[in-house]
Amino acid sequence: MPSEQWTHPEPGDGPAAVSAQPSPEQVIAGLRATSEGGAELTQLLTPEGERIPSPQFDKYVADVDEEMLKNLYRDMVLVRRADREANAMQRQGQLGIWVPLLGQEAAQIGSGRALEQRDMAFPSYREHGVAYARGVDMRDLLGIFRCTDHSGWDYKAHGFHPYTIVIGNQVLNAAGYAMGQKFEGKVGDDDGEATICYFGDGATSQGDVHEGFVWAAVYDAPLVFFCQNNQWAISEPTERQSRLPLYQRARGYGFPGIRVDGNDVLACLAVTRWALEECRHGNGPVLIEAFTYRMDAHTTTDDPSRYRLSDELEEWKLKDPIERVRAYLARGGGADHGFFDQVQAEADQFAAELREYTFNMPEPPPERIFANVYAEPSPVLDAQREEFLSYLDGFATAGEH
Ligand SMILES: Cc1ncc(C[n+]2csc(CCOP(=O)(O)OP(=O)(O)O)c2C)c(N)n1
Ligand SMILES: [Mg+2]
Repeated sequence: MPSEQWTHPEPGDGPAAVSAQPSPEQVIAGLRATSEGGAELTQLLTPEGERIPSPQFDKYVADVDEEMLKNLYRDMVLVRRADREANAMQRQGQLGIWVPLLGQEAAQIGSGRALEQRDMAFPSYREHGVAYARGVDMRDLLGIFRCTDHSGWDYKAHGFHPYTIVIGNQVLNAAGYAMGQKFEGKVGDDDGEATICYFGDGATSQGDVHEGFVWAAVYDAPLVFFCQNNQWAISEPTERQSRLPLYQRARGYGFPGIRVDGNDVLACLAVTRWALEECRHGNGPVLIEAFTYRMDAHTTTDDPSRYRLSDELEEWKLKDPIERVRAYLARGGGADHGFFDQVQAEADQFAAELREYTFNMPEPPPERIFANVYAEPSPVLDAQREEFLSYLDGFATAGEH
């Protein structure tokens, strides 16, 4: 019932409008607007795998031929398979914790594949699909979850910052980084740089996100805010975060906001490319709300059956991001059983390699904890490292007496 959606009266609408109270039905409709896709959802591929033409966004995916779509499909299958393997390895005690991305493959692969090498991505902790798209070796991610490492990749080389667990904090880092791109004259044409920052629906309630929005807005920073609205912040539903669809928040800060079907890889690719292009030309920032669903638990320490009904999950299974691409490819005749079987076999092999590596994962040397803290050498940190290493040496020699 989007037409019944209640919106706050605009100033100047007169006393009657200002004092207007929403009916209970209107309040419910308003709440639903925060938790359902709604008419304003940008979608290029329906859950049934039908291609919807879009006058505004088709040009951003004009190069996506059958081969490229197959690659996007393959990316999503591989990432999901790796995610399921990691989840299982946590259950077997090989990882301390795992943060599943199940259901969010299209949001992550679509946006991740929209980036250029020169761009920088700031993830939270669930962005394994973006990491993969940025060329990060997924084995390096697993060290974090085995609790042996912080982040084992070269974040400059990959344009993919370390994971951030503190909710919303990376938004400030990203705003600063994007302001730097602006100050250094790296925006202004097609070759310009941009930054993308990932965060969740729950993070939008954090002060850091508000501050990041303000700084990026007033400095026209080339920053794409990519909010994956998976509708849950652990056990808190989106209705407890906002009274209006999250993408509409952008208006209050003075930059564009758009809601995309986060389970539609093609739409996520198109909308992110558009947003990045705006940023490269100095028209940033842009907020993208990717409307999706967390199909598994928040982490392996969480039990969602305590706070949500399973019929919600059943409904979202019908909107599966991988199945719709499969249906589209199969219908068009571009992919047969041979292709799908081959991708599955590749995914199984990928998972087997991750498992093999995890079971035999080398522990990084203790001094690794001091690496990549500052860009320049720090005498204070050097002294701490020496002290820590001689402390550890004490254990080695203690056994000799
Ligand atoms: C500052 C801060 N407060 C609380 C937490 C605990 N916490 C971890 S995840 C989470 C929910 C985040 O939800 P959302 O932003 O929607 O992201 P999602 O996990 O759904 O991807 C919370 C509250 C935290 N990590 N940092
Ligand atoms: Mg969430």
